Amino acid sequence: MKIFRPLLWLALSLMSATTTAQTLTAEHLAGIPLEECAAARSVKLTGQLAATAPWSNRGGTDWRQLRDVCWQVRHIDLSEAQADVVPDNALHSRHHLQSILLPQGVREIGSQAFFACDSLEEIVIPATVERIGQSAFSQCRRLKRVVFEGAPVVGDFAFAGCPALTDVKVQGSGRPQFSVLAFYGTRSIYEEDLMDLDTLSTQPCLVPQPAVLRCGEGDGFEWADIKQVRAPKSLANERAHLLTLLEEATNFDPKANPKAHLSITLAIDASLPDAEAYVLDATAEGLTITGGSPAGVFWGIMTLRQLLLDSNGTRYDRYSLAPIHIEDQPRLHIREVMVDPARTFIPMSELRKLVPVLAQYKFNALHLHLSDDQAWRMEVKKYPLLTQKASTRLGMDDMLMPNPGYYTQKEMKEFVRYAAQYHMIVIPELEMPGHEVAAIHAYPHLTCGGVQVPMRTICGVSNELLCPGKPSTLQFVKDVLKEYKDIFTAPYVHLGGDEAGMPPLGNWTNCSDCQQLKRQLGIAPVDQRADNWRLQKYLFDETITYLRDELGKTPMYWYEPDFKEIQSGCVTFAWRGGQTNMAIESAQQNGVKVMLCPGDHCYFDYPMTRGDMPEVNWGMPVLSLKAAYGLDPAWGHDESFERETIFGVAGTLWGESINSPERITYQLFPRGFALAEAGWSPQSVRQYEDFLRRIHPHMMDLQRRGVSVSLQHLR
Ligand code: TNX
Repeated sequence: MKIFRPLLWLALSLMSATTTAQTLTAEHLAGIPLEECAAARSVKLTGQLAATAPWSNRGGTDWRQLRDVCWQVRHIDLSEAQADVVPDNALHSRHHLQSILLPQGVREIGSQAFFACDSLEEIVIPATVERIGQSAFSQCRRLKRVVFEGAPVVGDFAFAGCPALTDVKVQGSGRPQFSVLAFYGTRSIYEEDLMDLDTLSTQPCLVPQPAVLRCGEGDGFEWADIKQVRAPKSLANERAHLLTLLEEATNFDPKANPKAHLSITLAIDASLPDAEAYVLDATAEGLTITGGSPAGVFWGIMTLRQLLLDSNGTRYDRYSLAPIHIEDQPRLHIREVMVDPARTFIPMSELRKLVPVLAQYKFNALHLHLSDDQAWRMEVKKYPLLTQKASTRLGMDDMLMPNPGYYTQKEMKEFVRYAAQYHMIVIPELEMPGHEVAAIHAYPHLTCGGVQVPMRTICGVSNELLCPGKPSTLQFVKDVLKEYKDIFTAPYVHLGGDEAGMPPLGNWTNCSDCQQLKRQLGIAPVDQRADNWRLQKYLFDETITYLRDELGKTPMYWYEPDFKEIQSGCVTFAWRGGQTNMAIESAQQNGVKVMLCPGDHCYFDYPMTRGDMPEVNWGMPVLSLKAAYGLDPAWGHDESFERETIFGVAGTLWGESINSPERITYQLFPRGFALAEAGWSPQSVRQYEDFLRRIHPHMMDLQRRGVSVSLQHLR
């Protein structure tokens, strides 16, 4: 191998000799112009690589820049660089990466270091490597050959989901120590070296924790003894989900056992305390799941799936189910996750993958932030330029990678139907009047002065706003909402409303159309800022009336402290860290409800620990797992407050710094488990230490299935 490496590099350099600008050789990437990094196809670094770097410096470490800044890099040569470790997530989901020579003296390859590097075909693990972390090469779908020059300890799922991997060579004198799960979903190689799985817990590990859970004594039943699944026609969808689960997780097979005699019964009992409530009973006589509605039955099936996972989350208990009795119902009726395809497009195939994962934890709403300054992602038939001219994000801060993509109405309708099978509604968001540069770029008449503005390529807030002074703006908003109405069947539509300009709404001050509208509305000049807020109120009043009264939808929007009057029948989102009390007060004064998504607990785009992804951002605070778990859906008040004022909980995954779809789940879990539990479980069964015990199998289950999760809370 010692001869092989320089030869490989020589060949690669020759291949790219005609395009020298695409080959970058340097000690470090800091100081190399961003454009050169972005253009590089081959990068060779020769210095001492640091695994950690000061918070938010330009570009972060060499590793982070190789991953996010050098977005076209195919070949990385670090054979003349020195490093102790390849850090966790070093090249997470870099789909272009074809080859890498690891640095000298490297002792450790961190967890998910090469997660989903699915163009990588070969990797040589140098003799110095002592440890390879969890999921290090998971989902490297084209990886064919791994050469171990030494004998490292190889962690769970390190080479999971690598179906092309057929050639594993051990060249050193020792034998690597493979976790039994190291090659999960790939193949079992070196079974004699497999380490035993620990058995961690014998109690059920359910997330969210049910309201009432009683483990029975004695025997339950064997799946082989189940003869039939009984369900009324109205539960055909739930029955289908159950059969898929049984096929995957148990040896249920009525044809194979003529003595099978037990039943599974799915039923609806409208007298249960809530439509989403369910009761699950497993006894020696079989299994029943009764729900207040099909949704309740479905959540019961999701609980059953968790009961079938073994305590490691890596296998199903295929043969039997111990006796158990569960009575359960949600604490809040909307448990939402918001994703941001506007900033980082989420291809439809990836969006679909999120649905079953979220449903497993009883989330019932997916909120799509479909447009923003950086791109517009939803087809609107009446305004074709939105997607023709403005559906590619051109770059984001130091990441110059273009990010194209939008959803057609046809595929979105299909998606909404698909999500409904998982009892999940899809809430669209049309941002206004700020965060709408992409629309303005496509249709300049939407802004004050009709100026042509470029697409935004940095994060933060733009002063370019929709102009309320022109009737065509309101027409645009109504037209878009009208098209959204038929695509998104959910009863809610989000209208944005946040962060419109710095100073807020300042752009409206000198606009003749806005001044004209102020006169028309009788807004006598008092104070420009307050006057502009009255224009915002006008724009929202008109839009809300149309949306609520003509389209029959409940409007939602982000709470802003200046926007004091919340129209009846709306839902306001309390999002700004430290300002939840203010949002609640306003909501109470206006008799409307609040969606809780305070930045202090629910912003999962923030890093979970210092140095976790996204290492480089606009200065985001750390949001720990414990802080996420600390969300109190009553916000310190009593039950009647909660019932009257709280609409639901939401977690946000703003996409500026999440630059691959795989990183959405990375940011979401495990903090999303905490949110799921806050929104579902009664306070009396919530306890952080116990939660940490219960999430373990789910972290393993997600990794087993190739879903990226952050492991930084374990560090
Ligand atoms: C503020 S949160 C925004 C978003 C950004 C986010 C980044 C909110 C309502 N507005 O536009 O993406 O910060 O965390």
